[in-house]
Amino acid sequence: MKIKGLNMFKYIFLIISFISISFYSYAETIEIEMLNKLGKEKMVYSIKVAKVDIGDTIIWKSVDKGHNVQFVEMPDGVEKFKSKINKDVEYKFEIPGIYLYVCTPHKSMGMIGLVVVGDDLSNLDKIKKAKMGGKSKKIFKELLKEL
Ligand SMILES: [Cu+2]
Repeated sequence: MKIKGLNMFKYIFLIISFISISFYSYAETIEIEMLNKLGKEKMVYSIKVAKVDIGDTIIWKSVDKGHNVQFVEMPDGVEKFKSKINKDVEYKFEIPGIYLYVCTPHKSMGMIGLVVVGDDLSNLDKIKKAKMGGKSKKIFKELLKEL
């Protein structure tokens, strides 16, 4: 293989192109289903604890009707977020930390979830203080163990 002079530049250009292509396609999209039933559980997100990288997107699919996503505790600097019932919704996670969210109509029926962005657990103490009602109390404790 000749990699001298101009060919060398072409070679370097190719390598840089490959690196940037793989860099841009790095961000992932994770799908979570909003369900009325999953095994023995009722009113549930198909993934309860999602660990994602900064820049990843989660799409919550409205597979069964009557659900949404409402952030209740998140890292500093993240704005409030509440989606419409019965609608698919996506959110791109740009700020690292733990996000706690609920389904507004089923927040005391155990329909809650956590997202950890960029392996950052620095707001764990604040997350732990979140008040959960009814069935969600026990489920919340179980989810925290998965962090
Ligand atoms: Cu729900």
